[in-house]
Amino acid sequence: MTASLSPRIVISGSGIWTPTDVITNEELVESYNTYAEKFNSDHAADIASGKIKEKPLSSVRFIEKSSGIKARYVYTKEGILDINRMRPKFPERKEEELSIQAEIGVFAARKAMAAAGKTAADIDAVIVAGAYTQRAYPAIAIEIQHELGINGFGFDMLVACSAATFGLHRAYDSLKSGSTKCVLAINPELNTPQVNFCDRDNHFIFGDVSAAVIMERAETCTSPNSYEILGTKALTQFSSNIRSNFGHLSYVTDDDPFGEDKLFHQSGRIVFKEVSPIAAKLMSEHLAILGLKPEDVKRFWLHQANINMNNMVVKELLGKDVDEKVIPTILDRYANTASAGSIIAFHLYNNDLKKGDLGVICSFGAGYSVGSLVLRKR
Ligand code: CO8
Repeated sequence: MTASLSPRIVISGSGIWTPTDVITNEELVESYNTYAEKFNSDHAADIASGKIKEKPLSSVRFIEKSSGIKARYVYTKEGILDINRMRPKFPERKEEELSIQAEIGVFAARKAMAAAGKTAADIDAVIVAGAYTQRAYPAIAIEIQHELGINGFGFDMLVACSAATFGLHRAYDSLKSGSTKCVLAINPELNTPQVNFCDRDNHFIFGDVSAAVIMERAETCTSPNSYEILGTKALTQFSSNIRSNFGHLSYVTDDDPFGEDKLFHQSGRIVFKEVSPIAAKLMSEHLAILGLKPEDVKRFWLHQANINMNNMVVKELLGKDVDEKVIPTILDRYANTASAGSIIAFHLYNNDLKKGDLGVICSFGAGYSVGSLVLRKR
């Protein structure tokens, strides 16, 4: 936690890139159920003998009621609904071409820079923070830095769904210490390549998107829409309840590098129960340290994993249900976009706030990890 000491640090712009391809729950469930029925028929004997488990069917009603998700944007629809593939088909790019993740990062970055009124010459650090990077090195952040013509440094960091807030914490700390003067933080989230579309418990959860934020010192800010950061707070607590074992050791462990445990998997119900109170407590403590009360906050831009979870977190914090204007939802059309969710909510739902209004960006997810930033509109 950092209190509001001089120099004052602000978020001066944000931007998002949204793919054009959309998959509705109806399309996804129809394809999954066709796949499951074929699987069950093809493996009828093994299922009858108990050797393998029958694939249960998915339902649109369950998805909407349990999560609030109605559709998701995806980098490409190709392959996901094909019952003989059940995963997206991304185009291959050569090493001399801009990588896909850098490209979508650049799309969002340019919008954030325009919103903040910044050019590449103003920026001296690039942080790419997300649930995955498409390769280990060179860093996607350095590729983006090169593509945009930014001097200084860049690095990638992974903190699953809390990567955006943790990335913004690093930006804030470096600006406070004076090691940077203007930071571009990007969350290019390509999640569908890690979704097990053959698993009904998880096939509906994620979408793809890219988000970016510009953070700088208050004295250099010329943006008409900016937020002072009053403080940052983070917490991690180890849990394997949300996990992906995909990694570089797969080459030498001789197990299947694309096995089910290498994809996203979770005990969703346990995560829901364990993470919601941790997130509510962190925000409550963060506000108290700053001498603020939850009722003072006009808007909570929360991580977008589950509408019921967000309602529960805010009810625990405020002791009552609140108008959806206070906790804007983007889940219905974007689904869970890992770390980008709270930033998209911020980007789409902050313009109407007035000078002096308080807001909180809060993320929570795998690790477990929880991160918050308390903001005041300038
Ligand atoms: N259709 C019909 N029934 C279903 C379906 C489906 N699609 N899916 C599950 N069911 C069944 C279950 O099998 C279960 O059946 P049974 O009772 O017979 O066992 C029943 O419905 C109830 O299941 P749940 O108890 O699991 O249902 P919930 O109401 O808990 O809803 C959710 C499931 C929506 C997953 C919910 O638990 C949830 O959202 N939990 C929060 C999880 C969360 O926030 N996770 C964070 C993950 S994101 C993150 O940290 C970043 C990771 C990196 C990104 C990864 C990119 C790929």
